[in-house]
Amino acid sequence: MTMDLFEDALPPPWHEQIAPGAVVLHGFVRDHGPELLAAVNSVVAQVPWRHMITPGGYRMSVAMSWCGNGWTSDNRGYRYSDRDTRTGKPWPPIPEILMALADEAAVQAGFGHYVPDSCLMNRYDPGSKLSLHQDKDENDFGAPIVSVSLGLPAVFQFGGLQRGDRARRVPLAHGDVVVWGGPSRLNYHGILPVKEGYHSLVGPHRINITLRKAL
Ligand code: MD3
Ligand code: FE
Repeated sequence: MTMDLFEDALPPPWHEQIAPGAVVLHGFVRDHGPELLAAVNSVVAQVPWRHMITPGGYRMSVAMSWCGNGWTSDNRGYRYSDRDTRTGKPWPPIPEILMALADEAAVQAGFGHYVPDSCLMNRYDPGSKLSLHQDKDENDFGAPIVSVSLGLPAVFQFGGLQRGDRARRVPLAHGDVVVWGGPSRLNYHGILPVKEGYHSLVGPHRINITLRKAL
């Protein structure tokens, strides 16, 4: 009888390439939940969770906050800015732990050292979803996006370059990090409605953090 009994319950992190340029680092930050959540909360204290209105006029079920270059809106619609252009107040800086995580994940995924300038955070309550979309408001599509999943699990939809392309379903759990770059950077993607549940650290939510080069 050995301690191997518990090995399956807590496997070491493993890397899974799900498409060219898209690498899942399973459990990469599983042991850092408290520090990451503290970083999220420090940003949310300055940029409270808000439900954005889509260009089509719908209120998003996902609540958002951000730091670094974040969203601002004016007569031209939403765009990235280093500040809230309505008040002139700069968005808070990206916490050091998130900068370090992004760099380490990008290196592990084979993209080399990475210095993001934008950090968007999404909070999903049970039932919240994110419809299929492309991320194309950033200036540099050559840079990857690093995403971190915390709290309740979700099913990620990973489609192709056309909205109608068949989408694969990729389960994402607390502590998973995905690096999206290269040929997958402009693929359609979304999140299916999050199921009811309670996570011991995060509570009845899923929180996703994306680190980007926006400007
Ligand atoms: C694949 N967020 O904020 S993160 C978003 O879980 C967004 O909250 C989702 O899509 C979430 O825009 C997914 C993973 C992600 C982010 C950007 C991508 C996957 C991507 C860009 C291209 C391809
Ligand atoms: Fe997206």
